[in-house]
Amino acid sequence: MKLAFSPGSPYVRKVRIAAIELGLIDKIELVPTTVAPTQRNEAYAHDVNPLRKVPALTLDNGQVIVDSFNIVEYFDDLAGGGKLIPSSGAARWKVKTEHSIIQGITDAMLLCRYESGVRPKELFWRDWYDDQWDRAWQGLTRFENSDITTRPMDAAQIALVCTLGYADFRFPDCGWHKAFPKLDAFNKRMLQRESVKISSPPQA
Ligand SMILES: N[C@@H](CCC(=O)N[C@@H](CS)C(=O)NCC(=O)O)C(=O)O
Repeated sequence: MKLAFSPGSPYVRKVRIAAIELGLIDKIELVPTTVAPTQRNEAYAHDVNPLRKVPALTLDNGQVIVDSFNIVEYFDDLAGGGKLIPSSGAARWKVKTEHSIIQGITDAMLLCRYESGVRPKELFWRDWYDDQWDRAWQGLTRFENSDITTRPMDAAQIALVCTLGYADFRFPDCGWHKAFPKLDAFNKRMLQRESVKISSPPQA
């Protein structure tokens, strides 16, 4: 299997951690892939993902799976099912819903990053940036006061540690460590795992 890969992407990191935790990483070739707003990567769009986003997983038979959660779910199935995403019942919908909120936090941070770091400075829209950042912050507030920080590892927790790592990578002065002490302790605990440590984004 080939995984379209970018070292700073929180979505790719999620998939990579899941593959390591499920014992599948040796079956996966990481393929460095450059994607960014306004930079056309026609070959990738044509052959892999027309949306020009990473990650995407190309199976040995050529089938492509896009979107990080789908890829984690595919790995979970390969590993027997129910390992990182509960197979049924209330626990399944809880993890899926938490994951969606965490994904939304990451999406909001990424939009802030594109607005402040990629968009031409003269076009920067402050109110829009602040609104996206507020969504991310409200999301983190929700998880500071939830049981996500204390459960055995699942897909929502993996997503959360990737989001926190992305905040450190792109918004090092945002103050989340102080504002959210339970998330800070969770992050430190997760970083003791090899999968989480070795997949950390490069230094900004
Ligand atoms: N919902 C997608 C989001 C993937 C995504 O936004 N990836 C970013 C990398 S961090 C990307 O490819 N950005 C390139 C672009 O939007 O041009 C997933 O979970 O896989």
